[in-house]
Amino acid sequence: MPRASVDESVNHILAGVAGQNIETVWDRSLQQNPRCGFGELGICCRTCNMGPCRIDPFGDGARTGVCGATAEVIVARNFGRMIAAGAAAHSDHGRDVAHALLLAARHPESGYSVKDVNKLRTVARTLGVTVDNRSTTEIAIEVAEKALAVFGQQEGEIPFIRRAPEARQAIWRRLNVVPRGIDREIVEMMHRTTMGTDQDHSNIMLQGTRAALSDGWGGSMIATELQDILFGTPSPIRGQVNLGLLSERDVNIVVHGHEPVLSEMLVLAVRDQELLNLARSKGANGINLVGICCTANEILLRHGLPIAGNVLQQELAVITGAVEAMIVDVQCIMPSLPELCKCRHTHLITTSPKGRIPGAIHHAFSEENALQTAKEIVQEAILNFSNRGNVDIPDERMDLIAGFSHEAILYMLGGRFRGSYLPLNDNIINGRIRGVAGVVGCCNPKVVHDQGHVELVKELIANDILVVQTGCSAIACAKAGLMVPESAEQFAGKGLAEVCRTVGMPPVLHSGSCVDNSRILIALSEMVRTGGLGRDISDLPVAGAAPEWMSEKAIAIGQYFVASGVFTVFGVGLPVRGSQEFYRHLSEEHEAMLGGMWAVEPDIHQMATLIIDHINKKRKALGIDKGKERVLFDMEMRRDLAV
Ligand code: NFS
Ligand code: SF4
Repeated sequence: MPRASVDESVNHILAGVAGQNIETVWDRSLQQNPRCGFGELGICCRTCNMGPCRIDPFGDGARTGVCGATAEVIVARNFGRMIAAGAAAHSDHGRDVAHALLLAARHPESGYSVKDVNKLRTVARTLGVTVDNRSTTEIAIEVAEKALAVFGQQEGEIPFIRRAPEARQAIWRRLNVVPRGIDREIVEMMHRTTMGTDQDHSNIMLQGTRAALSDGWGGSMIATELQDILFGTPSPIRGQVNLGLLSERDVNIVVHGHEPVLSEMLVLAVRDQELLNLARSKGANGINLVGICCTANEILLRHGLPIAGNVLQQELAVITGAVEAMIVDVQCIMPSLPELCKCRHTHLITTSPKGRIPGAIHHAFSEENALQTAKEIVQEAILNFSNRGNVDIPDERMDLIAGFSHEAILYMLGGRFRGSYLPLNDNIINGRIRGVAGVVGCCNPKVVHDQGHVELVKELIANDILVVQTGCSAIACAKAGLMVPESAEQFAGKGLAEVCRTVGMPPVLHSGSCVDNSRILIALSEMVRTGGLGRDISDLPVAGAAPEWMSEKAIAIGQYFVASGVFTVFGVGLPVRGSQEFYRHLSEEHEAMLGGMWAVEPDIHQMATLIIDHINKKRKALGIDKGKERVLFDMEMRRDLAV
């Protein structure tokens, strides 16, 4: 098998199970080769039962589906449905958070409470909720109700749209793509892409844009903002990352999935004295709660708890034999886990009515009985400690600093009293910082695990581009040691390193989970508002990338970044290439309409080049390009960079 990962913890575990009857995502990925070419190009359709249909990409077979749908229509419909699914996932998460906020306000005995009153007041103002002379409880109830109403809103505009720069809002209004309500846009996307409705790929994508915006400036933003209200707005915090943080002597509980509504209660439960005593009575030192995927990012950002790994490490955590319980809620949870858990003592515990897995133990978790359920789950994990067999925990771990919410970035750069993006904008204008890139998204076994993230980010910071990260991409770069301040001296260009040294921050900022990409939208809007860098997000020297994406959620994110005016490049291919016309629509035509565009580039060095060139182009347009030569990477430098 080719090298699976640049992370030695992964290679260590895979080498350990070689020859055993234990299958991982890498084995199954190889079994799928060769991949279906029609699927990769996006030109197969299962929308109705006259099909399935497929278009011959070479043009000498079928040119249309049975109904007459062309490659353009089929590709656009498939892409639109990916956006709808991704937006649905983020938004349904946001809805659960809004529900938890309502519960916190109405029933403090639930265990939830308002942690960040300042943020509550800020969000209240954006939602048009009166704050003066009202109690926190009253404000919280109305904020939660208003947020919940945004999902079912039928007319008008979703409220957070107003946080975007004026010029951006004007573009959206002109194109008639301002979301009216979150659920409405997702439903309409599904309707339009059913058999025989919208048959114009660019019209389908107008709705794709509207559905995506209802995620980025709607569901995801509600999730992030209300989570901050409930659990605290992140600020820089030290943490550690990788599988080496599983403990030989503690009860290990891995929480995996997405919603902090669950993980925050587990954080409380593992600190319960009775449960700690129980763990000790079973011969353990204590209870070690670690995270995988976005849930990991959430508990790291707010509590400094360890991250065991990103999405491709979920199976490996079980294989170590050191995990007493893996507790999951929704999204990115591999259906392969129950089989693996059979080979070890690990209990797989599902908690959400939306995400059941045959072979797992289900502990129904509802916000109402949250803390009680969390304690029961922790108890179950403790009682499983005595069933532990041999363990093989790789010795890989890394320090990091995380917690760069938009508020924390303001504070870092501007100081407590004049928190502002002015210093960032100044440093961009004077050229110390060339620009800003958001590097986000998943991992994918089709490419060497983590390599794209790490190599891209290293090349960007070497070129003085400040990198902001979320999701599994953030975990990848944290593991590679890029999220400690010292990495600035080692990897960043001179200008960026100087800024990092002055402020005491790493050149790569961890901003949270994937719903927290909404933090990046707010930060970009604030950069515009601060002045000196144009009138719109599309004027800023910024870019986005998802080098190893796999989830439909990444497509929704990509589309809302593009629609917000950001040049966005994806690796590992995009299932739209079966229609060159549609690809041109996503790139050139989107740029003309929206000021942002999609690009696809599997080669990581080329991807970095595209981003740097784009940022240089924007600097030139702003007239701030003087004295900023690109660092050209020769072969030797690229070899040094290789991880
Ligand atoms: Ni984002 Fe988070 Fe990871 Fe991809 Fe999955 S965990 S919501 S989708 S795989 S980055
Ligand atoms: Fe085939 Fe058209 Fe039905 Fe799709 S909608 S399966 S292209 S007949």
